Amino acid sequence: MTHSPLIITCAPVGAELTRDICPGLPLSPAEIALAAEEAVSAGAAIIHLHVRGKNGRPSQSIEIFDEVTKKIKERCDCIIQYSTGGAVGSPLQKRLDPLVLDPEMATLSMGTMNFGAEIYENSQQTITALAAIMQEKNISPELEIFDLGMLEAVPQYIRNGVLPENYHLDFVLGVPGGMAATISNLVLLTDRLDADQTWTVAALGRFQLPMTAHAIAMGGHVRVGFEDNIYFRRGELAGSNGQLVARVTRLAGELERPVATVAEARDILGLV
Ligand code: KMH
Ligand code: ZN
Repeated sequence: MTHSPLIITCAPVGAELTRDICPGLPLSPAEIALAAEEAVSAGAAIIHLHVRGKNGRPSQSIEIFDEVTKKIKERCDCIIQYSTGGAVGSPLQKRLDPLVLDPEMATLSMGTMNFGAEIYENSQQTITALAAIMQEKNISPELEIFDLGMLEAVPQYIRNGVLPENYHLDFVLGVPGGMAATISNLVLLTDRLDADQTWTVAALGRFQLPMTAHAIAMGGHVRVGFEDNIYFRRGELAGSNGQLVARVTRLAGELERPVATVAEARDILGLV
């Protein structure tokens, strides 16, 4: 059992959801910034950012990322982590575009997979192109691991100089087509890591709560938010992203993990 600070990431909007199924989903820049502030007040240190266009559809527009980033920074200090995954089918150039804004962190999905009924394309060429810009701009990558093979591919990218030695891992578990959100899978993934390797679990849907509890107990970090789960409990939608983060903060308290401040998170992740 570890007592090291727990980094909470909040993913407030994602690319897949609509208001029809998640009435509290923040969509406009002002709504996303408010959701980020509420999440940070509740204990989140990282905001995993997707943005939406005026029509509410997922967007990789540089202007919108810029507007949302500025609005979040007006409200609170946090680590803003841009999604380079976008929505399934986003062209590579669109995925790259927001990186011109020099975010502190960005995601990098480590392999192609079935994503429900669709194909989430992350070929070696795509990974290399995204990683190159991140290295050039000194943007810290969070490697999105949806399956074991994606983790096993990491050392080769480091040997080839595509990935830096310092990276953070996010195990996204429970996507139909990816690895299931089970304790045994989490142990399988984390058992092969160096002791000082940082990792987060983002478990989908009803698996979010139990996997969050396990990750806290194991010494990992956690991600919650509407992108991954919209329910507070069975049959009851969460009212806000902040509500989901606040529960993690309470759980961490019971399990004697102090919640990392933004400065502590930067230190743990080597961002300073
Ligand atoms: N929307 C998913 C297809 C990321 O943000 O880096 C990809 C995704 C991963 O959300
Ligand atoms: Zn995402």
